Order: sequence, then structure tokens, then C-alpha cells
Amino acid sequence: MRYDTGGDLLVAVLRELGIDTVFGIVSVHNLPLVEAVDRELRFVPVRHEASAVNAADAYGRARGTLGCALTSTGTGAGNAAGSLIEALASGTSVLHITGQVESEFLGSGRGFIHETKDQLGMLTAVSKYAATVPSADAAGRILREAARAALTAPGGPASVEWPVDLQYAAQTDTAVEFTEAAVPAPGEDELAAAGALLASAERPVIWAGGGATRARTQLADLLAATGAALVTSNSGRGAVPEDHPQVVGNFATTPAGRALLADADVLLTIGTHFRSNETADYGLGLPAAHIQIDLDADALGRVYPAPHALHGDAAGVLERLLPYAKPAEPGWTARVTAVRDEVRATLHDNIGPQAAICDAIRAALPREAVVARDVTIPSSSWGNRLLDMYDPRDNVFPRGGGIGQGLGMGIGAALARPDAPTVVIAGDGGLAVHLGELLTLAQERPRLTLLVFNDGGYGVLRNMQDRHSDRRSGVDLATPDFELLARACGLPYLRIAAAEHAEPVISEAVASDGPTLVEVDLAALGPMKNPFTPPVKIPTA
Ligand SMILES: Cc1ncc(C[n+]2csc(CCOP(=O)(O)OP(=O)(O)O)c2C)c(N)n1
Ligand SMILES: [Mg+2]
Repeated sequence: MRYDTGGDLLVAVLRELGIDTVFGIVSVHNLPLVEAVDRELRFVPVRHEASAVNAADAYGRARGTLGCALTSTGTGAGNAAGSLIEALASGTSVLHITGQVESEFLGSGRGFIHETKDQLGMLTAVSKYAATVPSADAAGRILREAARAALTAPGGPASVEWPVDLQYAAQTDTAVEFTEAAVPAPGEDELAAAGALLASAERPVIWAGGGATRARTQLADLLAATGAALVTSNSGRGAVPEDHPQVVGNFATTPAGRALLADADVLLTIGTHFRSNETADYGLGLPAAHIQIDLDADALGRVYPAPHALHGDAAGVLERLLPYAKPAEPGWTARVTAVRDEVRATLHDNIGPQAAICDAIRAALPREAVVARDVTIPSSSWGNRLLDMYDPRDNVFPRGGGIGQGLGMGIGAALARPDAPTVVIAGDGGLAVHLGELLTLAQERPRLTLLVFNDGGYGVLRNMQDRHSDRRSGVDLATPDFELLARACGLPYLRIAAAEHAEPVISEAVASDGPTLVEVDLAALGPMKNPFTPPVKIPTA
């Protein structure tokens, strides 16, 4: 197959991948790509390359596929790096294509415009896969290889740098045959031993991480067959809809969650990192009788000992474990539901007036709608656990914990899922990192409600300093007048300054067919019962 330019080839590959929207910033080093995408598909000109990757990442998450970001050479690719780190940390699929200087000058050090030292080395460090297009007959193979690497579980970002002269050149695209890599599967004996333990369980707990979202049916069947509790990491949320009576959810480290885990006799964990924030820095007590399923062999036994380590695909392994499942002892499932209710009621009470906002979001949104979250107190306290998720594709948040990525993610998700409204939860500090994306929001006009929780600074760090130190450092920030800012950008603006505003304001914003900036004035709204601080150690405290 012949294409006139690399841009035409890229469009063909993106169509194969089901991608209709691409995020990026145009440059002399990606012009043929941007022009073809804009002509044939949809090109969204974001205002920072980090946001391009965040938006592409969330587009992929919201559809359960992958997204595509286009950046420029050097600073543009470097700007993308932080968000590629997020995709790498979260195992989500992004095809990142960046320019490169003309192939003749690559690596020459002569200061060709945008030239950078070892761009491929940088991309390799922050991507699951990175490659340079070496010739006009190799681009198709490399793009498909990259997409495949990004999509193969555990996923990650794949970066392709493409010398600009080769983007302008006519392309020869030859069909590529990929051999299917064998899916690992545990042997019969290992499986039977784990099955025997599962069959003996009287008080089982299942812990679902992001890997479990690939085995939703099997997980639901296992819950039904065992009556087990389902605890999740933040990434595992929605694997089983969170209004299910056996879903305790992302509450493992609460007092009632810990007590439940202490009383459990068998733990089955599926596709989880046991990240520090979700295990009290790996100190959370878990049952020693532990069956761990993971597609990533390195994850098995990495944090908690796994006497039954099952290396394989979650769906396939659960399918084989299911025949061993037996109902839990009488009363266990009722206890699980009681814990589920208790942890939710306690948190609902603790967050004071913000509970009305959490309730209003859930009430206003259809059952399947994306909630994208930046790293802010409302997310860390209630957004990441109390606001029910019914599908993992709706649960978009930076798993690596970097601030500033929520709005870009929300824009990507909203454009990926135009049939439902999207809500973004952001703090004033996180929003300020990429304030320019308000203009992307205003220009693209997705159905997106941006809730900005304004406390005049980096509240979570301020709370830590107020508790542990006699000085505040770097936490109090000037914030814009959000009403004027919204007006300057051409965005509708609404304000929540009391709990009773939450329901009418959020339902109005969510019902709109375009974007709305909703400022939550936290000083006016009033405090939570206790100032929120994150689950990190302060050795001197
Ligand atoms: C890229 C990055 N830089 C710095 C941090 C440290 N950090 C974590 S939360 C936070 C404050 C965020 O402020 P805001 O968005 O206003 O949320 P709030 O804590 O006030 O609710 C900061 C600076 C981070 N997580 N990521
Ligand atoms: Mg703040």
C-alpha cells in the first residue's frame, strides 16, 4: 500500500485502531501528521503537551482502548514526559508520536531547530516502548508495533519519534503479521492447590486491582459463589459496580476495613500493585493464606508473600478457580455488607458539607459517566471511594499521584464519550498547573462540568504543615477570580457556597450540552470534620 505522506499513513493506522480524535500541539516537526489528522479525523489543539498525553490517556481509559497524542521534538516531547510517566505508572495505553529533526541531521549535534540530546533515551525512560522511524517504508510497522505494545496488558505508553523529512515522504506500507504471544497460565497442580484453599475459605476476601477490570464477569460470578467481601484498590473500582452489597471498595485501611481483613481467613488478590497509599505503606495486615493472580510475574509476592502465586490472565484464572468456590460461613456476607455501609456512613459524616456535593454528582450523572479527578482533597478523601463507580472506564484519575492532570484527562474522556456528561474534580492548585486547558475546554465545548475546589492553595500540604510545623511553606497561593476567568474564556460559571447549592448547581451544569466551570468556595462552604492529611509518613512528627 502507498500513501502520499506519513500523515496519510498515520490516519490509516489510527482508523484501524478505532481512534477518531487526537490531541496535540502543531509544530514544524509534526505538520504533515497534524494536517492529515485534522483533515480526516479530529485534531484537538491542547495548550500543553503534557495535557495532550493526559487527554489521549483518558480517551483510551474511557473507551477501554488507547488514545493518541502528537507532540513536537525536544521541548514538546520533554513536556509530554511527566504525563507519559503517569501512563507508565498506571499501565494505560497511549500512542505518543513526536517529531524528530531531519533524518540526515539526527544525532549530529549541530543545533538543528528543536534538536535535543538523546530524545529516544528520554522517551525510553518514560515509555513502555520507544522507537525511531528509520525510513519511509518502516513507519507503518513501527506505529502498529507501538500500538500493540501500548495495548498489551499490562499496558503503557508507546512513543514513536519520526524524523520530519520522513513524515513528508511517500510511504510504503506493507502488511505486518504479529505472532500472538502466549498468554501465561498456571499449571494444573498450582491451580488445584489454590482452589483447595479457596474451597476451605469460611471468611473470604477478594482484593481487586486494575488487572481485575479485565475479568468483570468472572469476578461477579466468584462473589456470588463465595459471598466474599470485595475490597479494591482505587484502580480496581467499578470492576463490580460499587452499589453491589458485597463491595466494600477502596476502604481497606479504614478501622472497619482493617477489622474485616483481620477476621478474614483467605485472601484472593487479582491484578494489584498494593500501592503504598492503599496499604498504609505496605503495613496493612492481610491474611497469610493468600492466593495472588497477576499477569505480571514480577508483581507476584512483591509486596505481600503469596504462597499461591498464579501467573496468568485474570479472566482465565478466575474461570478455572470458580468450580472450587464454596459459600462462606453463615453471617460473613451480612458482616461484609455491614462493613460496607459503616465505612461509607463514617466517611459521609466526616467530610461535612462536601457530602452534599458527592451526593449531588452521583444523583445528577447517569449511571455510566466519567468522573475524572485531579489530586485534590475532595478526590483523595471522598472522590476516590465514596462516589460510587459502576464501570472501570468511568474511573479516571492519575494513579501516579501527579497534580495538574485532571482537566486534560477530563477533556480526553469527554471527547471519547460524547453521549454522556463528564465531571472533573480539581483543586485550585492542580488546575493552575494547566490553566491554559480552560481555553481548550472553551474551544472544544465537550459536555464537561469542571468542579474547582478553591481553598486558596495546596490544601493537603497546608494541612500537613499546620499539623506538624509552625510555619507554612509554599502552600498559600493567589487564585484568580474564577467568575471573571470563566467569563474571559467564554465558559459558563456557577458557584457553590453552601451545601444546599450543590444539588441545583450540579444538576444544572451536568444537564448542559457544553462545558461549565463550577467553583466550590470552600471557605464559604465550611470545613470537614477533621482537616484531611494524606497517608504518608512524617518521620519527625
Ligand atoms: C506534579 C506534582 N507536583 C507536586 C505535587 C505535590 N502535591 C500534591 S497535592 C498538592 C496540592 C494540590 O492543590 P489543590 O489542587 O489546590 O488541591 P488541595 O490539596 O488544595 O485540595 C501538591 C502540590 C504532586 N502531587 N504532583
Ligand atoms: Mg487547593
